[in-house]
Amino acid sequence: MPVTVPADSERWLWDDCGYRASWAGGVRIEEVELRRVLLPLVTPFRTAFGTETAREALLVRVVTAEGDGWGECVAMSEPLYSSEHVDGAEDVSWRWLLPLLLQADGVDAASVASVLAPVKGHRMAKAALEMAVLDAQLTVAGVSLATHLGATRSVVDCGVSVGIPPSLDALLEVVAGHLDEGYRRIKLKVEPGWDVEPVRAVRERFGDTVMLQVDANGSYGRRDLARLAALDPFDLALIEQPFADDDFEGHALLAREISTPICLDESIGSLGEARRALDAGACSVVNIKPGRVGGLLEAVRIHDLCVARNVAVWCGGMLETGLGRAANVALAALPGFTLPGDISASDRYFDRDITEPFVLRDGRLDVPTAPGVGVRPIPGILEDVTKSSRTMRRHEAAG
Ligand code: OSB
Ligand code: MG
Repeated sequence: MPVTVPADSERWLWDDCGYRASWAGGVRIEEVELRRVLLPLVTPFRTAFGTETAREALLVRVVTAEGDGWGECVAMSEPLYSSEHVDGAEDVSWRWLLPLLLQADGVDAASVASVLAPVKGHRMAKAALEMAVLDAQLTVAGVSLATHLGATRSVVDCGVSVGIPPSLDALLEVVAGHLDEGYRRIKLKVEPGWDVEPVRAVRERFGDTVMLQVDANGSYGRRDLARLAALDPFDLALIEQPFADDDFEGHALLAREISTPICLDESIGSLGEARRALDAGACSVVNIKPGRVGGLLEAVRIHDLCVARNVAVWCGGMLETGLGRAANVALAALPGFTLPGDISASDRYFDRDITEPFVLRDGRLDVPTAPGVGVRPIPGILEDVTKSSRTMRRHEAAG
């Protein structure tokens, strides 16, 4: 079914959504809070790049005269998935990004990226600030994030990402549990030595109708062509990021050698990189994560590019709290997100989420409809998981 999206020129018109005049031309950010939280994970999550037992996250809150808004930075504890990590994100935010934002006049979500552009990179840190400004602005306007981004669905299909377990038996037990819970797609984390056997075991036990895919987090190289081709008989929906981030040529070569569709995650850091990957024939599916690409608005531009080129996209995940999850669910409701996302219910990650928990219903999550991101941290829970917090006010952000 062909999907249509608004042309770029139509997308960000303020008037379209009845924004309050007070936000027209943007506002001043009065203060920004950086808050570090730590949430234990219900089970350790092992990937080709390491094992996580808790989610350490950086939350940001922007305050304007009109109202406030929350954002979540998806940088992880260690710089192993990408070059960013949570201490670095907090440091660059405090020393560089907050001063830029607090000294700017007429800030709105659409201008955050250009206000922060003098600082190179640090896309996850920037994305968190853009999300917080979007949340503040849309909350004041009474418009949900999903509506603002152009969502066309009220529920999204959910998949689940299964870490590398201690044994094949443990894997089958975990997958059985997730299928019972209703997840519509299973993704197995793989690495050299944990690939063909787990995929075969899951196919043998659960059959061919389960939607199954794998994610290598860049752990293979060109020497592994035969190993990756050995996955072809298992009818995987895709293989995610087999090779290193910058190896577009390698992925293009692999795409010609194997029948499993190749999807890129780490390789796609921007709209330009998405275009180059598609032009190179490096992938036929794109994983979109707002944090990885510098924000929700860049994520929508990548979505639009992929729709125009008939390339399927799906929403990736970064073990987000309910805040980041709410934004991902809104994004995944756009028409081009035709594959289930790594968007799981709160209880797949945490005993207690910091927002009202997201609960799976028939393998899907409801898209929040309340203004802004649509959820807020619950104060008592937020206090319990907070490790530290600091706030910069406008007058303190001296140039
Ligand atoms: O590569 O998609 C990835 C989690 C953290 C960092 C990278 C990845 C992941 C996941 C989990 O696969 C997705 C989720 O459920 O949030
Ligand atoms: Mg991935």
